[in-house]
Amino acid sequence: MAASSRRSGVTWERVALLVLSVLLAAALTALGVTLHENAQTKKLQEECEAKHLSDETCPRCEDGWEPHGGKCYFFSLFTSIWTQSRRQCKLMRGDLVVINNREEQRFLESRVRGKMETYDDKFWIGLTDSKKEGEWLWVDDTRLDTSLTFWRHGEPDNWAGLTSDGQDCVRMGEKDGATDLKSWDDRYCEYSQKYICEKPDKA
Ligand SMILES: [Ca+2]
Ligand SMILES: [Ca+2]
Repeated sequence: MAASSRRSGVTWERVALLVLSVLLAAALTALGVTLHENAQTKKLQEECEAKHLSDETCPRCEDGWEPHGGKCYFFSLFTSIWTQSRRQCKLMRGDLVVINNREEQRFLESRVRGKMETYDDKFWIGLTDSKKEGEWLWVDDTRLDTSLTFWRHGEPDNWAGLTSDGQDCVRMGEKDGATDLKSWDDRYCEYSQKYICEKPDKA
C-alpha cells in the first residue's frame, strides 16, 4: 500500500508538473506572440511615418484632409485673401488646388456645395491671371488648358466695378449645384474667401 501510495503520489506530482509546464509554455508562447505583434505594429507605424507608405493600415491623409484620387484636400473653415490663402496652404506643405481633369472638378464641386453656407461662400482655387491679364496660370505654373475650363456663364469678366484692378483670382462653388460643373468665377484677389488646398497623399 505504501509503495502504491508513493507511486501514486509521484505520478500525480508528475502530472501536475506536466500540466504546469504545458500552461507555462502556452503562457510564454502567448506572451511572445503578443510582444512580437506589438513590435510589428510599432514597426509598421514607424515605417508609415518614415516612408509615407500607402499601406491600408496607414492613414492616407492627415487629420483634417480628405483623400481623393491619390491626393489630399483641405477645405478651409475661415476666409482670407487669395495670397494669404495660398500661404496657409504652403504652411501645411500643400498649395492651392490645381484642377487637372473633369473628375477632380466633379469631386470638388460636390464637396464645396455641401460646405457653402451662403451663395457667396465660395472657395479660392489655385488659378490666377495676376501676372498678365487674360493669361490664366495655375499655381504650379502650368497654363490653363482651354479645353478644360469650368467658368460660370459670363465669366471670366475681369469686372472692374469696385476697383480698377479688375479680377485676377478664381473662386469656385455654386450653392444650388453647378450646371455642367461650371462654377468658376474670377474675383478681386483682395476679397476674403474660403480656400481649397491640395497635396499628394502618402503613396
Ligand atoms: Ca483678370
Ligand atoms: Ca468675375
